[in-house]
Amino acid sequence: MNDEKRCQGCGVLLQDENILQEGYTTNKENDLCQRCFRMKNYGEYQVVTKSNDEYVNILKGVGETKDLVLYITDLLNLEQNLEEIRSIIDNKMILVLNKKDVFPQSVKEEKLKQYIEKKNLNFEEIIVISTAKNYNIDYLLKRIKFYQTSKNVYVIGHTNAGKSSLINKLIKNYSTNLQELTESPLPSTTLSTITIDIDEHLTLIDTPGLVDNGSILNHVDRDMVKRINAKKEIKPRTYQLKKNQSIIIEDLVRIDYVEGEKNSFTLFISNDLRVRRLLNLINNSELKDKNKITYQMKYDEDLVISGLGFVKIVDKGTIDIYVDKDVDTFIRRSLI
Ligand SMILES: Nc1nc2c(ncn2[C@@H]2O[C@H](COP(=O)(O)OP(=O)(O)OP(=O)(O)O)[C@@H](O)[C@H]2O)c(=O)[nH]1
Ligand SMILES: [Mg+2]
Repeated sequence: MNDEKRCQGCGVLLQDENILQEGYTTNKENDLCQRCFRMKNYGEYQVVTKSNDEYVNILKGVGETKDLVLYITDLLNLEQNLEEIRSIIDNKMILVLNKKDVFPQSVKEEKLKQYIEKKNLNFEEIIVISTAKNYNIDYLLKRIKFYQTSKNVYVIGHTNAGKSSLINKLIKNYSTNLQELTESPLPSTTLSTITIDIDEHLTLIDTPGLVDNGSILNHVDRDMVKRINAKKEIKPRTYQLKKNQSIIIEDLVRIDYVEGEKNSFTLFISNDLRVRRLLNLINNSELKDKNKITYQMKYDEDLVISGLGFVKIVDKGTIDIYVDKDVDTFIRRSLI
């Protein structure tokens, strides 16, 4: 049916009736909706809020097939529950750890893989790549061909992990197909499933991604989104803190070290973010209007701030973190 034309960038159904609704275009002969057109040509972003119910339904649909699944995740923003998606579908799955280029070079790939293997989530394989730097993409394609059970391979994961970017890279490297999916630093860029033929034996299916409502990216302006998304290799920043000292990241996060011996805090966040240390937190109320959470740190744990990155804390101690109440934070065994 002619009326069923979809946007080639984000997969949404095209329509020319309501400019306020998804999929609007002035002319349904166009290949892109207006939102994708503007993102591609002017870097102008328009935020769309997606519900996860819709995505869970997409995943369930994937679960009804026996097709291979690529689960893409962003190394700097590893989700707390890698098992969440696993619990919805039990397809053959390759876990792809993306954005290696922004991760410190000093961290060995083997170590990252072992960290995840310990969770026993039954991935066929864990592969570290960088879409931006074209790193390990050849190997990934080989392994896709090795594990695929039919022509179709689904690309799933949380929003902003780089699913569409990876597919674009595979198109560019290996296909004569001219389609280009929309990529952007904001969550929920892809709005619906999109089918892309790479060659006669391989069809990739892009999906919109699970939304992390607790990501800091949902609670800052666009300029800050750009600064939070690391573009270069992160230079870890280490601060030796004594009790009653603090770290402040922009006007986003305050971390108070309230109890413990002298301790080492290493920040793995974008180099473009300003960090300050407060030498005495007493009588300083900066950012204290934000929501406070107290954590008892054990040895060698990370404090993760969803969407921003993480702080490796070497010794045990008590910290208070102040951050927007809608931003998720959690503690995990140290990744590094
Ligand atoms: N540094 C770096 N950035 C990347 C890499 N891959 C993707 N990105 C960036 O990550 C952001 C999100 O990429 P997308 O491809 O739109 O991510 P997605 O998973 O399709 O996101 P949704 O469609 O919103 O679910 C963009 O700003 C990309 O440029 C990578 O290997 N390295
Ligand atoms: Mg996408």
